[in-house]
Amino acid sequence: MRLQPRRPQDLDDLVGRLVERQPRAVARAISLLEDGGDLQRELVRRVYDRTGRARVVGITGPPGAGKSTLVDRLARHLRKRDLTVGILAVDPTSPFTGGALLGDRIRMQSLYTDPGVFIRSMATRGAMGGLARAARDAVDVLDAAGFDWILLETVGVGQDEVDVVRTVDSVAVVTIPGLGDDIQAIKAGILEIADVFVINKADREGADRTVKDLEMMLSLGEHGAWVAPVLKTVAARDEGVDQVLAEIERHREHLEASGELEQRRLAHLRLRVETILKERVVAAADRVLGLAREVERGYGRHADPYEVAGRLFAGVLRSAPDEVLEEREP
Ligand SMILES: Nc1nc2c(ncn2[C@@H]2O[C@H](COP(=O)(O)OP(=O)(O)O)[C@@H](O)[C@H]2O)c(=O)[nH]1
Ligand SMILES: [Mg+2]
Repeated sequence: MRLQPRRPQDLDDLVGRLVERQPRAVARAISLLEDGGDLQRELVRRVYDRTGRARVVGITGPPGAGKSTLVDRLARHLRKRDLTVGILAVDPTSPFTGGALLGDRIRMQSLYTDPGVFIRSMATRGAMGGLARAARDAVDVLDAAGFDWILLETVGVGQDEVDVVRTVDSVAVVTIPGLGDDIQAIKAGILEIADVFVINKADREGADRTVKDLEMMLSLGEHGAWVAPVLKTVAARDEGVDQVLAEIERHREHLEASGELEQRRLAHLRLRVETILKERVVAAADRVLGLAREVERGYGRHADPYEVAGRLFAGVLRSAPDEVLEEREP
């Protein structure tokens, strides 16, 4: 067993093995990202040059919609074409390795033992925001490791999950027939980020109705050159999955032909930079004045939130640059 890297200079060996797509190195690297801190930042720095090649697809939707099943099927289709696949599941409610997929070990076996596939379920160690950032960084690790496709499964519920899928090339939103309220939720949250809609469990009643409802909703909304297609699947029986893959590919072609891929990637970088910047300003404010202390003081005086935030920010600006720039994470 190799020593676990603890300092930035220990990362050389790990990065060397990870770019050769050695599964244990990839797994170790993702654990470092989950742990956060200096090594997370340093690791991304070291692999970043090698990123930008993979096709990164987000699969999102409510728990139980069949996202993991669909991801499993998509991965198999890609493997048939000899493409390598990295799979990340950011789903605290149902880890990729649990639930339904464990119930069908034999079927999963071939994916788990296939060296062309890497599967990882990412867990929360700190705040969800930290997990979202770690997940996006993990996409970079898989990209640098040379996986042709990266499938990122997230539960489409909170803002953080939505932020994760905002930083991928194409987003498939998965839902199931008859979830009227769910469609409302989708409308509120992720309608605008869906590039492909999948109505899974189309073996159940009401699939056509749900397709119609969604298409109607989509036709009302604003859209540019790309109109998200609405597809029916029975992921459990591999029905319609090839069509989902075809539409994801067609979307990719659209992104490339229209120049939107570059725009998206620029927007992704911006989103990631903003996230890091916010965290660092908060961390610096805490270091310089003490966040909890300032909030308590403000509370005691019934100070408004803008005033307290203003004091903290002023504290950051007044403090010595070295103190602010110190790169420790919260
Ligand atoms: N009837 C039906 N069940 C499905 C289908 N796809 C997946 N399932 C089942 O739905 C359950 C949840 O699937 P899973 O992929 O874990 O959902 P996730 O939480 O969105 O990742 C499992 O029991 C699956 O076997 C489908 O097309 N039809
Ligand atoms: Mg799942």
